[in-house]
Amino acid sequence: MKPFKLIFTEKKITTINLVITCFLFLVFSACSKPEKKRIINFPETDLAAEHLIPKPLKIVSSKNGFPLDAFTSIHTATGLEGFTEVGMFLAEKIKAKTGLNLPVNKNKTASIISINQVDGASTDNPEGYQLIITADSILLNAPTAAGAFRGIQTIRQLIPETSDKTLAKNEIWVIPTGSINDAPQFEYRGAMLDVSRHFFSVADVKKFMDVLAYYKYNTLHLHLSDDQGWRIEIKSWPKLTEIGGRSEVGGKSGGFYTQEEYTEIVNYGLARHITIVPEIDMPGHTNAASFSYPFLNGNGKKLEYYEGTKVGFSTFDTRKDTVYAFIDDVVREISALTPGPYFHIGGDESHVTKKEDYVYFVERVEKIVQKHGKRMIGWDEVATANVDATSVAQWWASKENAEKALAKNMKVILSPANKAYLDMKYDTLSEYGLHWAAYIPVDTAYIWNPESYLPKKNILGIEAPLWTETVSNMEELAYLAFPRAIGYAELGWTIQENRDWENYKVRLANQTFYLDRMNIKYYPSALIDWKKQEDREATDLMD
Ligand code: TNX
Repeated sequence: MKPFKLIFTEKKITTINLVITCFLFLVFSACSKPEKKRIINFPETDLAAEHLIPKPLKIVSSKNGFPLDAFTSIHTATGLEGFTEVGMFLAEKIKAKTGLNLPVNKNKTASIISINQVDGASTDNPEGYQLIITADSILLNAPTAAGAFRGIQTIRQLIPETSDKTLAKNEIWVIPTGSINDAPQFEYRGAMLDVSRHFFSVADVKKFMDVLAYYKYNTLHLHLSDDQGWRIEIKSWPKLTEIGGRSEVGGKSGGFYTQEEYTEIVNYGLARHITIVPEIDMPGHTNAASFSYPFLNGNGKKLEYYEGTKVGFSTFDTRKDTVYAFIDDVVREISALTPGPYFHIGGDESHVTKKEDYVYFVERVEKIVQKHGKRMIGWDEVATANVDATSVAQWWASKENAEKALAKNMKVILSPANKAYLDMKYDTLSEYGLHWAAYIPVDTAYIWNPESYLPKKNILGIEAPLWTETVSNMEELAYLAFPRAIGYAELGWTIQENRDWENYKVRLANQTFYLDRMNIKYYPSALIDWKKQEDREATDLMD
């Protein structure tokens, strides 16, 4: 009897197992997403650059579709700095655009977006990336988290505005298949915001950075001090903000960032792979500092708040050691809060500083910047001093100064005012802006070749500065910055032979939907045939 009993028991167990297995299978199949292989018949769509800015290096289309939908999950390289964060960032942006809540690094699903670390993925550029899009996966390969971050901007731009409800029972955002190999042409792609002439809140700066990140900028230069206001807390010199932070153009209350707020901006940048370059403009443009601490003043005049827009009347006293002790504290405190490699010392328009004093000043301050572990950037005038090859000159006005910089083997950032200044009016009818350098309509801003200024090897990159004498809030900022800043993004990223105004114009027109979603009130230049909200579906079909 015993063996029989045993057999019976085994049988019973086996049967129970079977029942449980079947039950589990049924539960699993009912709960789980559709089986791995889904057959969806996509209409033939081309992977093209119609929605992409900056235009990538190389695109190959394979005329099928990838279904971005509720059955998509995101997977990233783990244990490597920054990759998981890039995946989470993408999930957040996909949610904002489509409402889809994609899991990150959880179970694999029917379609996957996989973000991987691959050395030399596209080129050997650290910000390069490669996208391989097939009917069930998007592989994003990049050597660094920064490269992966640039790559997910391309994915965001490839997601259509509207979903398709006819291909399956659920909504699908169809991404065309193919491959993209991409890398930037310049390592420095920046915008500058002058928060001194008018102060801008942390929230405004963050919003500006959101849009810059979408177009693959990697640098935001903050002009933190000028005659009209000092905008960053310096713990060892508190009057700089207590007194110097209280004014701005037009006399309004001004403002400043506490060190915690500045750190918040820096960290927001880090999450977007955007480096903050802090600028303390000196020895000119220093009325606010000297009004706070009169021993700094070198122009011999009685000090008061300055709320106008003239330039060139102020200077530090360049021959006092106490002035350099002050600068040492300022550079030390700001550098300690700034992970990026640069410190910008301004150095422009020091019209009331004697030439030899100016040169002496720049050379001494360069050493202070280096002592605190940073590389000095200065407006092109700094190249008139005997500065190191490691320092960088920012061309805004003078070819002659830029040539001096080249002779010293310095790298140059291109910001020629008549092409790249975001504060220049578009045309005579522009609501805001100045026009001392030029009127810069949207086409002029785009149609210029950085290499016609300097050999490529000497160009660190390009930067579009937004001086804020005439703008005081986000809406006015957006009017001057957009759409021109989008064109500068392409100038900094895309090689000359891939740039063409007629082609860019169409891609720019397609940015309406993103800019509207971001509530960015761009200047609706008549040169562009802007898409309208009712064109959303038609734009998707165009691809
Ligand atoms: C020149 S560009 C300046 C700024 C003004 C700007 C206005 C430069 C280095 N200096 O102080 O705000 O023009 O466009």
